[in-house]
Amino acid sequence: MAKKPFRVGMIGYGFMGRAHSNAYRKVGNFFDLEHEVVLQAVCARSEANAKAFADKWGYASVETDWRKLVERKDIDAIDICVPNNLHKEISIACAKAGKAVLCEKPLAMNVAEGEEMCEAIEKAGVPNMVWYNYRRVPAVTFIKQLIEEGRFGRIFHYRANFLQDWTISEDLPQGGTALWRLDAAAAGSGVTGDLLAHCIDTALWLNGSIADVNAMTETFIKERKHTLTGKVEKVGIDDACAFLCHFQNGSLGLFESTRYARGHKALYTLEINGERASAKWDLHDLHRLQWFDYKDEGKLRGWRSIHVSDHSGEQPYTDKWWVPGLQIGYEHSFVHQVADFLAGYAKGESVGPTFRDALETQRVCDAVLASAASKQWQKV
Ligand code: NAI
Ligand code: SOE
Repeated sequence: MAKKPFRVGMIGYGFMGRAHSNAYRKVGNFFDLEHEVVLQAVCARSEANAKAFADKWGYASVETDWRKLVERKDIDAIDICVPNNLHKEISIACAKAGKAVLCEKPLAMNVAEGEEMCEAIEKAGVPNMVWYNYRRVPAVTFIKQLIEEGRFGRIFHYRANFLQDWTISEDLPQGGTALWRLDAAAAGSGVTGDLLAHCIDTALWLNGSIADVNAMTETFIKERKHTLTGKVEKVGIDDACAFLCHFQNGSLGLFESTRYARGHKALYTLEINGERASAKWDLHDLHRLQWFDYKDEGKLRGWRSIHVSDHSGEQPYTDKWWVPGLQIGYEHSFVHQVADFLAGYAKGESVGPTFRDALETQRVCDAVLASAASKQWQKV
């Protein structure tokens, strides 16, 4: 049967532009879907760069103004792969134009923006999703299944870290094309919105709502040259952040993120300790789930390392790929996210994380920053 087209217009062609384009190109080869992705247009401010990207990845056309892209009648969905300060305006324009929206994380610069975005998206009733992709690493999705099967019993602790080391040099400027993450005006916040937001999204999904937080942040390098103005300017982002929290289910949370952990490039780890079992996961070994089950008895009780690559259909996503025992990686989490989005789209449903789900993550991020500023516990 002929597939229906799902015509994508993508804005931004950087890191995520590439990761998403790769996912769009692969998804139809590995998942059985009603829709076929058509790479209809890519938008970038430089026409030459947009054309070069379009040629490389197979986009049919280019635009240099995202407003024109959003208004095009031959596009079903807009994919927002630009810095955080542009997410709100583009999403709201998409909602008004009746387009499905796939928006990169974090949803917004702050909760106020996120609320406006949710209102517009929900009023328009357009399918929507935010790219918190780590939920769809099979070993992480597997933890969700194990929680739903009741294998942990009561959960006592949730712990997560996201560690990097790329901003330690004082000479690194802020702002501009590659360094917008260091500029509060483009990023909204530092590691809280960029890295902890991933940990928070996964935590809310696995362990439920967070009631309150107590945080500390630090900006180790207080001034940096701004690429756009050429002047040395105050740094407005958090370089590091750690927080404690209470989850609504009574468990305790402990989160840490920094760009000053020498030696770590993108070390996202999480651990859950329950009454009957514990689980650990590590992005640098992403196909493995570390699992401890208290019901294993005697001298063989201990941590198991499960290679999540089974083809029984009981482990999430893995049977869609190669053969048992051969692992997949980072890029596949995006393929899974598109596959799930399209399965929902065919039924007229949005799959999580929706804009509304991502607003909850934003609420936690804002509460974390408010707590760090006030040095007080902050309700979410
Ligand atoms: P990047 O700096 O690699 O690319 C940003 C792109 O936006 C560039 O192509 C730039 O030319 C374009 N751009 C900026 N202003 C524009 C405008 N007015 N019109 C059209 N294009 C414009 O950034 P990256 O890493 O791709 O990040 C983009 C978004 O994706 C951010 O929101 C970021 O937080 C998120 N992200 C998410 C990740 C994930 O794990 N889900 C990983 C990396 C980034
Ligand atoms: C920052 O270096 C970054 O690319 C984040 O923006 C992403 O969201 C994270 O997945 C990896 O690190």
